[in-house]
Amino acid sequence: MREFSMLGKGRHRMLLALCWLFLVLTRSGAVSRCVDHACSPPIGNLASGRTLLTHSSCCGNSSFHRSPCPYPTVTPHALCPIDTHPPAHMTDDPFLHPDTWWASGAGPTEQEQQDEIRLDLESHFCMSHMVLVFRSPRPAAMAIDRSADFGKTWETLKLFAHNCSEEFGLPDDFTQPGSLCTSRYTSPTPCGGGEVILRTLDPFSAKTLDPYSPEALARLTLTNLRIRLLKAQSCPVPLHPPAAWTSPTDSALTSTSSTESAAPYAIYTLLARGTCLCHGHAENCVAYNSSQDTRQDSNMVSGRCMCAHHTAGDHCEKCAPLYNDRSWRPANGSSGESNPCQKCQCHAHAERCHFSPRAWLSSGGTSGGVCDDCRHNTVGRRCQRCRHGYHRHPSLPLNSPHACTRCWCDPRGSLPTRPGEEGPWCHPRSGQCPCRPGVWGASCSHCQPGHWGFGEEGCRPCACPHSCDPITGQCLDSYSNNQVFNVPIGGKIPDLDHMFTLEEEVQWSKELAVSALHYTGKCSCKEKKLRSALDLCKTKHDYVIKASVLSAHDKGSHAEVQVKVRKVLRSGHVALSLGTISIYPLSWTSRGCTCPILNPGMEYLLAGPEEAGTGRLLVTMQSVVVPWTPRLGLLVSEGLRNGCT
Ligand SMILES: *[C@@H]1O[C@H](CO)[C@@H](O)[C@H](O)[C@H]1NC(C)=O
Ligand SMILES: *[C@@H]1O[C@H](CO)[C@@H](O)[C@H](O)[C@H]1NC(C)=O
Ligand SMILES: *[C@@H]1O[C@H](CO)[C@@H](O)[C@H](O)[C@H]1NC(C)=O
Ligand SMILES: *[C@@H]1O[C@H](CO)[C@@H](O)[C@H](O)[C@H]1NC(C)=O
Ligand SMILES: [Ca+2]
Repeated sequence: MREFSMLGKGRHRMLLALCWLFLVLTRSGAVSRCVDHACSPPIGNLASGRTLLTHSSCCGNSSFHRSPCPYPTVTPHALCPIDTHPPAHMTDDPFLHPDTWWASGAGPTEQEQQDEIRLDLESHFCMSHMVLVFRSPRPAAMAIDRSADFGKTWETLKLFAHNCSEEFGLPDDFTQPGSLCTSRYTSPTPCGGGEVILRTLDPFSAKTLDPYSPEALARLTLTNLRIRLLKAQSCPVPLHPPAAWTSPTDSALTSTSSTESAAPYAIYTLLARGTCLCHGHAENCVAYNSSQDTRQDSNMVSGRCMCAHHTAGDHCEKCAPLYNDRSWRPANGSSGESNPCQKCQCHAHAERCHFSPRAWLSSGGTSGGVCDDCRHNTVGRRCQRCRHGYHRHPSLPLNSPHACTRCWCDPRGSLPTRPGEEGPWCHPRSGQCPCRPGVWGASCSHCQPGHWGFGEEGCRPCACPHSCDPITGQCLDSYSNNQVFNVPIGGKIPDLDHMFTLEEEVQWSKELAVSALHYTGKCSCKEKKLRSALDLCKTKHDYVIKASVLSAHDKGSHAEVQVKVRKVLRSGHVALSLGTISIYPLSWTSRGCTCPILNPGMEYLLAGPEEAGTGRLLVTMQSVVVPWTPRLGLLVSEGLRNGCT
């Protein structure tokens, strides 16, 4: 014990130094050890501050074999003789109280010689090693067990016996390394102060094994610890302790009660070195059931981790709610990698996400998070799309709570919602509503140019040489109201809404503006109606494209219409690609105008034949020329894919 005391003084000085260092570090705002690194809470004595249960101590009665003694809390203390050497004396500070010990109440006969010390923890902890300092001679046979399931099942960590084969039928680990039984620490001498040491990991594993690996945890984790004292032995030399061990209190106690020195087992100190189980993701632990995240001041090793690395749970055994983009991993104790949990990209519309192995695989192993309960009318794995009936606000960022705004479709100008659909539907990106024929605008709120009579049936085409009054349909005889637009040839067509700002209207030169709009007097175009995709299939059109009309040119003998191809749905011998091309309306030469009508600035679904030899794309009276709508596009591409092959 003198060694112990000297060590004690040294340790006190060291503790003081550490406390000072700690103060300095906290004052200067030192960063946590967990930053970008595996970290672990401080190691302490798991038994400190906890109640040790023993079989014999409740009333100083050896009741081990007959009926297990009720735990001390249950037994009315009035019935028991005053326990001068309670189990708590094993866990008091060995430096402050070097001469306190627990005395077993086990009886002297062989039958009654068994006792048990049990430490029940409220959660899972890691124990690296255990030290018992005996006041009595060490037991001739002893077992140390642990449970990792709160006492349901037990596993023996080590057996101690003078003669392993005789006591337990097992080889001695002296002769057979790795055996469960050992004859170490079983000698009756020294008669006082003898130690029993148990290492949970063998020295080799302790050096090489990653302490957060599953293999290490399988051996280090416990919820309960049990020391079974199975066989006592007496001191070969006279019973009283050696002079070195005698202190004033010690001799005072022994002299006052002679029975205590007769106790088969007496233990000064039980040290279960360990820490709370945090998988390398915490450097502090708090009381298991404490609601506040306050650090405990006592020496007690608490069981609930204060998790770093975006982990969560009492043991940092899972990722925090919004950090499931990768699956959870323990930190790597060998390399120091913290293996943090990764945040899901939910564009500020969700508070939690879950990990999907399928999403992980399909992303090539970079991201597997799927946002849960997207708010603000968003949907999608990353809450990146607007839900049905909502569209992206054009000027707000995606992570704005108002990024998705309700579709507003004019009920008069839009196609009716299908049964079962709630509210109007519009394109989730552009906000374009599905319009009735002849109706334009993102919300289908006005007539297309050259149309009139906005109402339940859409808008009707003007039957005029120039244009007509959009409300009455009365012909207007000047170009002044004409909806002809300045579309830069070959350039990008601006958004529809901007195209119809009347202030910036610029007249086209007559040469350019040869659309049927100007010559409708000669053209009584009987437009072919497209009722379904089947109509498209019946006539074997060589080409089917989505194109916007840029300009039309009078070439004397024929007309040439420049279009910008937006989408190629089908092509024949002539390979088509996106970009500006010319198409040739046949009806120009025979009738003096383009028919069907091809208005510059409009987007059409165009289908027609190719001219053999020249490879020109022709527009005939059999051609399909229909203003493009997203719904029509969907219909046609599906029709072409499924129906006509
Ligand atoms: C001690 O045990 C015996 C039998 O095991 C029992 O009769 C006796 O009442 C016990 N004494 C106390 C104080 O519990
Ligand atoms: C252990 O006990 C067995 C049987 O009692 C005996 O044969 C053996 O020699 C003993 N071993 C030691 C090392 O004492
Ligand atoms: C925490 O547990 C201890 C006993 O383990 C109990 O005394 C205490 O009241 C509990 N505190 C809370 C907040 O539940
Ligand atoms: C931990 O790090 C070591 C050394 O870098 C490496 O060999 C080992 O595979 C890592 N463990 C895991 C589970 O990734
Ligand atoms: Ca003690």
